[in-house]
Amino acid sequence: MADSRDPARDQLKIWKEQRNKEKPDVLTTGAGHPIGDKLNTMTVGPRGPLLVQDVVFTDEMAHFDRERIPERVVHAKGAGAFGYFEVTHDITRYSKAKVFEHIGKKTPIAIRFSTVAGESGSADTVRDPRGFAVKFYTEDGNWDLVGNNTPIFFIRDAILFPSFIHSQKRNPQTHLKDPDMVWDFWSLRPESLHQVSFLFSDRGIPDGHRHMHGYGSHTFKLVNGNGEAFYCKFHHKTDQGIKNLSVEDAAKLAQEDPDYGLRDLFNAIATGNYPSWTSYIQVMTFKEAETCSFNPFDVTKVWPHGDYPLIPVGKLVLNRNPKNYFAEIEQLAFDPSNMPPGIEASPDKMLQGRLFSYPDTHRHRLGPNYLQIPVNCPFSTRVANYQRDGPMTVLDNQGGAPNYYPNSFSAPEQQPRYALEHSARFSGEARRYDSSDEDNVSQVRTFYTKVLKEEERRRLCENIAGHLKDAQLFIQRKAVKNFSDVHPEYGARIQALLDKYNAEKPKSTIHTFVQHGSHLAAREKSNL
Ligand code: HDD
Repeated sequence: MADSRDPARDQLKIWKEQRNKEKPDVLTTGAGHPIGDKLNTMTVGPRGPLLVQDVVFTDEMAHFDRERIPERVVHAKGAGAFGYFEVTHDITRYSKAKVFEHIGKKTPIAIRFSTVAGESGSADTVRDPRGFAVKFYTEDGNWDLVGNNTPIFFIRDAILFPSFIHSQKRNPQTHLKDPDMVWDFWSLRPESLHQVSFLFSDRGIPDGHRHMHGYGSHTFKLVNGNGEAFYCKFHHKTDQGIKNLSVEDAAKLAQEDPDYGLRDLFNAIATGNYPSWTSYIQVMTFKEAETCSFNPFDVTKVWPHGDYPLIPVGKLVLNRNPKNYFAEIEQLAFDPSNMPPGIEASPDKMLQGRLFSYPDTHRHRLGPNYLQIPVNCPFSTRVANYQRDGPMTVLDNQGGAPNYYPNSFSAPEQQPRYALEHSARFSGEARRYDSSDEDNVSQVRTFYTKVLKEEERRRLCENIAGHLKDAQLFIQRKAVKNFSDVHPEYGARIQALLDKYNAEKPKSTIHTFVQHGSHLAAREKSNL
């Protein structure tokens, strides 16, 4: 349990001490009018109805009625902080991005950590991937590396993302999490095996947000000052060391302190114990990509470190807590399409889909001018373009500058040599390519047999069976078949555990299911 006198719990006390003012502020309405009485509504007589002229009441209530904005459709629960990225190694031979300009260069950053499937109030210590989203405020505009604590993902084609997320969230009728939905989807899409195996391993429940690695996950493209391009992956290794929670401790914490990760991050920073990560890249030349034994743009695969060694780049350091959670973290909007010159997208199908999805969701969640919100604003540069107006235009709307292009009145200049994207050559028939069988098992087999130790394999199988047991039998069978395709022992161990669970299952479960099935059949018959 958290210390009862930690900085997070003492926030109000600390705020009062830091105010350093003799007199309190004057209490006002939203429009700044001083308020005479904020404790009693204005009524006709002590027991009479309220008056419309009570603007002290209506001003407050109308604002309260509009306090909530849509929570993120995924990654709703999170914690964030601010700091800097410092270059420690020169990688300018790979990228001209200003963020990597010279050793010692510091760029301000924001990071938001999150769970994926739970709502904004859900527990931090659940088994789920963790979001690890970094925003670099560079002089060439913001760079957002919106990754996870896993180097891989469940699917490789973005068109599956909404269905995948639906299967992890709530059942449309019961509004409950539904193991049938979860395992039905996973077992029908065996490309998920790698990420599922990672998720049910010990790393599936990190001990807070400071003790896990971060990954850009996708393959990106780096472009240097000579216009030469390379494919790359980004890694951030925790300097705090990897620490995970046992299933038992995680369940206990979910009950006692569901905001464990948020609190841990806030308190670490508030006490000057600044968390940091060492950043690396892996590089693959275009030639290597052509002959690579696996698809290097498939986000369900890692690039083996033996073939593509980690190259150190710099350090991420978090040294400032948000001053206000809603303003700075809830409104913090990451977007993988935020890439300054020197960093570009690869043809990874998932990354390509994300380039559209994130700015689209921000326009819905925060409004079309979300880039004017201070935490999203590219404050290390000056925006000069032809976008004007729209709801909540809070900056100067670019004053009297011409609002059309081209124009003859000192228009901002294009930067064709520096900012034009690297040209890439593709050819092929435009159609929908089925990528479901792009070797779903080889790397998972390596993970199971070589990366994990025997104890870890045992816990992995127990964790999977402990969850899969709640899915219907035919779904269990499909899932076990996939694990057996990875390695016969992997499937057999899970099946043995499931057999035990299934033997213990009360008969009444089956009874309810049959009743429900016959009810549906009756409905179909009567055409209702
Ligand atoms: Fe995503 C949020 C990470 C695939 C669509 N995603 C979101 C966040 C992280 C990731 C860290 C939270 C950002 C924050 O803290 O505000 N997502 C990933 C990774 C993926 C991935 C590492 C695969 C490698 N995501 C992915 C796909 C799509 C999305 C394929 C859609 C095509 N993700 C979203 C989203 C969210 C989001 C629906 C919800 C809130 C937001 O974007 O800002 O647009």
